Amino acid sequence: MSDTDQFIEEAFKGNILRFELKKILFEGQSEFQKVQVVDTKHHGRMLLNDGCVMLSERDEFIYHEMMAHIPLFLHPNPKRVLIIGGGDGGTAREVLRHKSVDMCDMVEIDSMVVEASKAHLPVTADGMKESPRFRLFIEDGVKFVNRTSDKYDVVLVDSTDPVGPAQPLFGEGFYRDIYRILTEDGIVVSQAESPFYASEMQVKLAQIISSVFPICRFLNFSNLTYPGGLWSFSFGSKKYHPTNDFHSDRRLQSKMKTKYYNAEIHKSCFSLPEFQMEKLRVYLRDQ
Ligand code: AG3
Repeated sequence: MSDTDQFIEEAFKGNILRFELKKILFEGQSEFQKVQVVDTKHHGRMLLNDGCVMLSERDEFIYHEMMAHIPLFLHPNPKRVLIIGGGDGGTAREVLRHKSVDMCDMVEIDSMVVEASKAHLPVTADGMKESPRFRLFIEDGVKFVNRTSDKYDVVLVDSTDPVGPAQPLFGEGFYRDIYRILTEDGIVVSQAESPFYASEMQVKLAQIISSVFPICRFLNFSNLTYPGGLWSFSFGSKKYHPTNDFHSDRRLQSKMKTKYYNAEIHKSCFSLPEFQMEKLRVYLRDQ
């Protein structure tokens, strides 16, 4: 990328995303990936890892609200939350809006993402400001879940695409460890890529989650800056059904203002289009 006028992401062959640039704010090569923060003409500041869009200031609220509020409004009393990845701070920001949460631990492998976000993405990095309710571990999330004896009500896997350091975050061993560290009514929500471009990966993830958790689902939401527009999260739960056990009064009582998430979206986002359902149907069952 030159400092001139644009950057291009082509994570999925034939789908080219092009963003007009104002300025490159940060560029660095960490042990794990190339990290960039750029200012764009139409989408605010953006974070790119290895040339792939992680977020834009214009639409990051969608991803971060959906990742945090789906499990945290479903669970009746979430106190301890673990975020794997999420080094920009956006997921932590939304988690910490839940008053029931007394500790949010975040395990990010790449300190450069955290530092670049703190320096150049103040809106998302707000989630990582000093707080007795927030702890940051710079560590490999796979090792963390394997070694910790702590228990969590909710685990959120806020990862990059399943390449490089994020690959084991899409593996069975990782989900077995998450199951072990979740309380008996725990929930895990994970970044699960595009239903168009990553359908094989979604099938693999559905296989794993449904073999480890009694309840396995996927949810979709639209976004502006990831390839293909439509994006998915996976959902694994030991006890709570994502919609039958959802009580919209919890959200009303919280008086929380959101920009994308609401009770109707909570109930409808688990309805999948037929082309995606065809592949996932056998795994999306309650036991
Ligand atoms: N996590 C990255 C989602 C994957 C985007 N993929 C892509 N652009 N090819 C986002 C981190 C936000 N906290």
